[in-house]
Amino acid sequence: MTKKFTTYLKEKNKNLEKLTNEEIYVELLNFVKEGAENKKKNTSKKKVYYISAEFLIGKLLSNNLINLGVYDEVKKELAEAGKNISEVEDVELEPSLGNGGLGRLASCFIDSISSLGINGEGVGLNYHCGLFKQVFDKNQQTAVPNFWIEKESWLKDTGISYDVQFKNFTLRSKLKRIDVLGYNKDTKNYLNLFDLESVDYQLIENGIEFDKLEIDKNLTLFLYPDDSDKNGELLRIYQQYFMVSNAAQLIIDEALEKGSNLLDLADYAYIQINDTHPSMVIPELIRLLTTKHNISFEKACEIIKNMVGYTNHTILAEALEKWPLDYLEEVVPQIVDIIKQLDKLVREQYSEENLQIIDNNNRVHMAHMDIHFSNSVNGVARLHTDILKNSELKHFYEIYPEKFNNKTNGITFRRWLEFSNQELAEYIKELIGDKYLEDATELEKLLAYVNDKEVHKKLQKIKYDNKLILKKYLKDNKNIELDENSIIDTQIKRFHEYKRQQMNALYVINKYLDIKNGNLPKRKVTIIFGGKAAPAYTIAQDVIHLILCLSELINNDPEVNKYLNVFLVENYNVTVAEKLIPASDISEQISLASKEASGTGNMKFMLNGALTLGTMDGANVEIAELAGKDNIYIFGKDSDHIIDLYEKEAYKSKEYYEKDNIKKVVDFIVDEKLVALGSKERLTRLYNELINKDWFMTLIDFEEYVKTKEKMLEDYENQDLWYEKVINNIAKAGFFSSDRTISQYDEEIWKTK
Ligand code: 26V
Repeated sequence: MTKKFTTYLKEKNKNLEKLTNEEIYVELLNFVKEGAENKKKNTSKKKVYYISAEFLIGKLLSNNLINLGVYDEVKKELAEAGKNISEVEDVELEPSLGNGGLGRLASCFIDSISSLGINGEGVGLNYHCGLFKQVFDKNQQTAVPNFWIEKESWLKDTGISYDVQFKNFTLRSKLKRIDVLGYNKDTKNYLNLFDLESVDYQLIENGIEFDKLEIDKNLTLFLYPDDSDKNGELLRIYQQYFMVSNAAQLIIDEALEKGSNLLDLADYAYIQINDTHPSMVIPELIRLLTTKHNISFEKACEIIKNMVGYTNHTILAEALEKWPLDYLEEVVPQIVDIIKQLDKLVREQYSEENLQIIDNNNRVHMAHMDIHFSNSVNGVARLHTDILKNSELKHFYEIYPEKFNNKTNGITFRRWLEFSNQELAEYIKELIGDKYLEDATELEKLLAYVNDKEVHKKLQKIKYDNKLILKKYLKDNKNIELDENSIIDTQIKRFHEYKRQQMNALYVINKYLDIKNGNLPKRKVTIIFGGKAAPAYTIAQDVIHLILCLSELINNDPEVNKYLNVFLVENYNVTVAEKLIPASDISEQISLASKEASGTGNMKFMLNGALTLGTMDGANVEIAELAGKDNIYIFGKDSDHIIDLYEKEAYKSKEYYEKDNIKKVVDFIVDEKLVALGSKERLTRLYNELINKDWFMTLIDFEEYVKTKEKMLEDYENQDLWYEKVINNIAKAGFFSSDRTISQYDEEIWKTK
C-alpha cells in the first residue's frame, strides 16, 4: 500500500483530529477497500473452493490492516491525532457467520490460502442474523437475533446471481463477496457469500423464532436455525442445497470462462467439503453436468470423484448428517434420483449395510456419499484420523485406504499473535527477528531462552499487561470485575457434554467447599468460561445455568471471593477470545478422550503462553508431543480405554458417584444455596443426568483432574519453572500455523500449483 491514511483523508478534505471513532472506522474501511483494489485477483488455472456452512471470520479491520502491512503506521497516525485504534476497532460489529471450531478453522484457512498465494476461495451463505446472540437472564441463556450487517460493511455486491430450483418454486440468489487479503501478498482471494434479495426481518417473532415455512423470506436469516421439528430440518436442507447449487453453478461458469470443456473440470477446480453440510454439491454437480452439459452419468461421476475432498470434523454419531430421503424429495426432488443412482453404484460393488449411502430406514448418509465419491477423506488431528481409520470409518478405510489422510488443524498467527497479543509479538521480534511471520517454525529459536530469567520476567510482565487489557474490556463490555493479580484459568468453546465444562464446574464446587472448610489457596484463581449452547440442547443449557449460579454464589461470598472468582462471559465470540487468550495462564482442554476431533483453541493458548491442562484428545496429543510432557499437564483415561468402555457399555457413573469425595461435590448441585439462586428443575435434571447416565463420563476423570489442576496451581508459585514451560510451548507452536496445514492440503490434495 503506497498511500498513508492521513494522505487519503486529505484528498477527501477530511481532518483526522476532527473525526469521531465511528467516522474513522468508515474511512478506514474504505481506505482498506481501496488498498484491496490494488491487489490483483489470483487467476491461476486451478482454484480450490472451500465450501462451508460457517465462516467465523471475526472483525476484519485490523486483520486487513495487518495483511496490507500498514497496521503499525495507521496506529501511529491515529495516536498522533489523539485517537486510539482499539476504540476504532470497537466500532466494528463482529460478523456472525459461524458457530465454533469448524467456522473458525475455515476462516484461518482462507487467510492462509491467500497468504500462501494459492488460488482458493471460501463459499458459504450470508446469514443476516447469523448465530444467535447469547443474553443471560435469571442465570439462564436466552437467544436473540444478532444483526451484524451495517450500512457500511466489508460485503461487496458482485452482480452475480443464479436461479436455484426447488420442488415448488425457484429462488434467485445474489452473490456478495468479502476480499480476503493475504499477508504481504500482491494477490487476493474472495469469500463468496450467497444471499437472497427477499430476506424479511419481519418474520422474526419472539427471540429467534420465526415462520419456518416462508423459505423465500427466511433462507439466509439464521445459521443453524432450530431443527428440532420437521420444518426446521427441511429448512436446513433448503439452506444447504441453496449453498451448493450456487457453488456448483459458480464453479462451472468460472471453469468455462477459463476455457474448460468440463470433461477436464478437475483441472480447473477442487472442492473441499467442510463437514457434511455441503455434501449435496456432489449430486448437484452431477446433475448440472448431465442435464445441462450433455455429459454421461458415468463420466460425470468420474469427473467429480477426482475433484472433491471431504473433511470430517467430528466422530459423534449424532452429529453425522443423515437426511430422510422423503425430506429431500420434498425439497429437491431433482437430486434424489441422482442420489439413488449413486447408492445403486455402491450396492453393485459392496453388500455391507454400513457402507451404503441410503440405509434401511431410507436415510441418506451424507458422509458415506462423500467418501465414495471423493478422492480424499481427512481427519483434523493425528489421533482423530487414527480413530476414523481404526474404528468409526474402519469399514471405509478397508476399501479405500488410499483416500484417508490426516491434516492436523492450524491457526493463523496473523490474528492469534500479531494482532491479539501485540506486546508478545513485539518481544518475540526483539528476541528472534520477524522471520517467524513467514515461517512459523522459526519460533523454535526461542528455545535458546528457556532458562533466561530476564526473559521469564519480561514474559511475566506481558502476561500481566494482557490481564489489564482484559480487565478493562470485561469491565467496559461485560460487567465483570477481574482481579489482574489472580491466576487466570480459561475454558472457552461451544457448550457440549463431551467438552466437559461440567467437570470444570465440579472443580469449582470442590474448591468452594475446600475454602469454606478453611483450606485456603496460596493465590487467588479466576475461572473463566465462555461459550454458547445450542438452544435445543437442554443439558448444555443446564450446565450454563449451574455455572451462572455458582458464579453468583461465589463472587458474592466475601469468605470465598478473596480466593476464587468464577465468570461466564456473555456472548462469547472471536472478539472476546482475542482478549481472553493472551491474558490466560491455564488452558482448559478437558474433553473426554476420543471425542474432540482436534480443538484449535488449544493451539491459540499454547502460542500465547498459557499452559495446557488437558486430556490425551484431539490435537492435545500433538501439543504434548511437541512441547514435551514436562511442559503440559495431562490427566485422564486415554482414548483406547474410553472406546473400549463404550463398546462394552461398562461405564457406570453411580460407581464413581458413590465415592465420598465425589458424592459431596455432585450433591452440591442441588444444595439449597444454589437452588435459591436458580431453577430447581434445571439443577435437578443435571444432577440426575450426572449420577444416572453421564454419557460423556465426567466422573471417570474427575479426581485426577482435580489433582492435576492443584499441581498446576502449585507449580505456578515457581515462576521461573512456569515460564520455562511457557517458552517451550511458544517455541514449539510453529507446527500449528494454518500456513503449514494449508501447504499440506495444497501439496497432497488440492494440487493447485
Ligand atoms: C455443531 C452444531 C452445534 C449447534 C447446532 C448445529 C450444529 C451443527 C453442526 C455442528 C458441527 C460442529 C462441528 C465442529 O465444529 N467440529 C469442530 O471442528 C473443529 C475444526 O476441525 C475441531 O477443532 C473441533 O474439535 C470440532 O469439534
